[in-house]
Amino acid sequence: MFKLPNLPYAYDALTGVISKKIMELHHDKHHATYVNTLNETVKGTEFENMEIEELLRNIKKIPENIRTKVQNHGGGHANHSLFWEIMRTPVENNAPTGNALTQINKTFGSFEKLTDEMNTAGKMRFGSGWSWLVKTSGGDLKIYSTANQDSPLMQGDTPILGIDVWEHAYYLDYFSDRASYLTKWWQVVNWDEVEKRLG
Ligand code: MN3
Repeated sequence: MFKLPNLPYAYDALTGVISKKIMELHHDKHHATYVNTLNETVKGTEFENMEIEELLRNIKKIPENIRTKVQNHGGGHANHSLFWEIMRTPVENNAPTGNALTQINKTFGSFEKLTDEMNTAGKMRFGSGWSWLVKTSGGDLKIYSTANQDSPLMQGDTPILGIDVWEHAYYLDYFSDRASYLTKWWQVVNWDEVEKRLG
């Protein structure tokens, strides 16, 4: 059984960047539906007691008759579980420090280049999806976007930081202005959590 995690902060903790209303709907309705549908889909199979990361890393081994549902709802569960954890109360001029900054500078040249590249990946994603910073199995940092709820785990990468660019993530606050949402979103990044994941 997969379980909906609690938010690590109050629903109104991200106010100014993401409203309480969005957080309530996003967590209690969207994420809850991914978890419930995933549980219904894998009930009684050998997959119901797997860790979500293991399930998604082995997506190609899932029987074809349930694979698309596991991909969409399992991906949705993993992606949102990470998303809640890497956010916190907004801070102006929020930026990585220490080891996270060192790794970002080494791969992308600067923090500004990382945000530009991730925002571009998010803007270019047609329809629904995510913009990701991932670590490859070889230990390299990479930026790309995925469609729908596809997780980097499905292609063997480890997600470090992800931005939800589905309309449900921003529409009530930003309407169709995905670019403004992306620009503002960086204020809520919890760099301590990101640094832990970077290793
Ligand atoms: Mn979402």
